[in-house]
Amino acid sequence: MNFSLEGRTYVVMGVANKRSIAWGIARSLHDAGARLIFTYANERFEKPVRDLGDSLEGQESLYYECDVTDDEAIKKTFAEIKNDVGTIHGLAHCIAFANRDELNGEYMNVTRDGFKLAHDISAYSLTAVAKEAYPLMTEGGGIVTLTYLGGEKVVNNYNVMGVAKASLDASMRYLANDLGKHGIRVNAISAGPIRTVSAKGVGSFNTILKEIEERAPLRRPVSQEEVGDTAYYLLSDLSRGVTGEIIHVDSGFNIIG
Ligand code: N5H
Repeated sequence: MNFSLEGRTYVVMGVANKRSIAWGIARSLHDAGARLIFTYANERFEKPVRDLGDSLEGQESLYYECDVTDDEAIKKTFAEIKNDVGTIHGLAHCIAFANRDELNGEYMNVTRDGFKLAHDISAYSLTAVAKEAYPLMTEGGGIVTLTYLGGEKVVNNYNVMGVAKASLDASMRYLANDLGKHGIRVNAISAGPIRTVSAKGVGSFNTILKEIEERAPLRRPVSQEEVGDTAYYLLSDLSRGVTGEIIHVDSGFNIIG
């Protein structure tokens, strides 16, 4: 069995900057020999994503804009990818959004619009993207998404994002069932807290990190690289019997009561 990703092409969605988990995933896939395609939400992220992608040695990355709230935009992106590269072997979905002022205080205060927005971008987008991406996975493939413990248990302040992650987790399982017959596996990584742009401005972040250092079995936070290597495992043939699974890359924190 060959676990190199040489000759394979993967789409990475959701790089914002060098701290992004998506960037950790991109580097692990690159190190394993994969060709990379990056998508970014709008022109604001184009330059940072291109600069990062172009810094990978020996990689001729491709870049596409893809606004996941727009079905026509998703269709167009994957039609362009099909036209430019043909077959892809997998995709990493690293996209989420909720209104900042609803990631605080009581969950109950979420608005109907805020609930819809968080679910649209953080949960529905996986399904919308999978639907357009799977026809390009003509040799089988893998889809990986990023989830968080707050979708399984109540985590203070995670609020509507927790409800959206629960929906994302269930979507991942239904997609795994739909796509298994095409040789496509769908899994999620539940990462421990990492200081990314998502975590920026979150008041409780330091308290949460401290709790990881005190109570998680490994007594330390996890890194983008550790999540990246698990994505590599899930997108390679190493995990060929695994689908519909959530793997916690969280120093074991989720097992502690
Ligand atoms: C329990 C916690 C801390 C409290 C909750 C944080 C939730 C963060 C996730 C969402 C996705 C962050 C978010 O949407 C921020 C936006 O309102 C504002 N930011 C932006 O618009 C920037 C510019 C763009 C690039 O960011 C996004 N997301 O589009 C959870 C933490 C311990 C762990 C954590 C941080 C989890 C997670 O889901 O990211």
